Amino acid sequence: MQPVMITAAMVGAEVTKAQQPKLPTTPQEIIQAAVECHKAGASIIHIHVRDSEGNATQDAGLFREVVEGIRARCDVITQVSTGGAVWMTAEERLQSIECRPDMATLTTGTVNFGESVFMNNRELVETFARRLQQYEIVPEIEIFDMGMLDEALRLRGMDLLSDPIQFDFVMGVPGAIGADPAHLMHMVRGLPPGSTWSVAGIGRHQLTLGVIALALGGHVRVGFEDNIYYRKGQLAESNAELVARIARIAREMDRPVATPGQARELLRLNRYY
Ligand code: KMH
Ligand code: ZN
Repeated sequence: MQPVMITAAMVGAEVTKAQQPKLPTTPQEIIQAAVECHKAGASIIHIHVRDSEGNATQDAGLFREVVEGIRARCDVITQVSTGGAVWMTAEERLQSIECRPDMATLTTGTVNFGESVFMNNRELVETFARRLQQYEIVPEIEIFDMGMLDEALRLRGMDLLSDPIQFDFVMGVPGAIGADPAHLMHMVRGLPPGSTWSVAGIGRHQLTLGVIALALGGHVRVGFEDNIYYRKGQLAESNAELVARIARIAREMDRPVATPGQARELLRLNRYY
């Protein structure tokens, strides 16, 4: 079985310290949490940053500080968010890539996001895809709903995405695709040959869909961005605790845990040189 890439999404834009006191928010806390997740088995860190008041921001300087801080301490893959938060403008969101991370997310369509709307019209998506190509940053396509997969295939047809493509299925956001394994199977069947994919289940679905992904040969995203609990009613102690649990289950299922080096090969992160 292919090694499993574990992504740690440790911060996000929505969760607060009031909800999860162990949420890392300062650059030093985020860097430290990334190192701990790396030690626990994560090969990719999905990065959001917060300002001094704990609010989501796409400030280029903060992203640079975090990405450089992580790189100084370990070789884990740095993947910045271009999604940011629902209230941000496109320009604001794109600032995160200025620090030249290894990867960046790209959401290929608009979707309801709880009571809000996560806006990604075609012009925005094409602009983001072009900028990532120009900067030679490998994208991870965030699929919040089925139509976003078709839209990603359209971008591939326009040569705005190059194979192999890494997809992340975010399942269970209220207003978006439900966390039904049948939906996952259907989407996986529609991927271009050579693609890799992970699943980010929201809330209690993080563990169950993660295990299903392990069984199907996919990859897994865990962390406070999507889920703050270890089990019902019990907050997780840390992001690393969630990484360690899925890594443990993976080994039991004969899925070795990918090192960052192995993940770089699986994702062909060296495709530009
Ligand atoms: N915070 C969500 C609105 C991403 O990181 O690319 C968008 C998001 C996706 O988190
Ligand atoms: Zn995110």
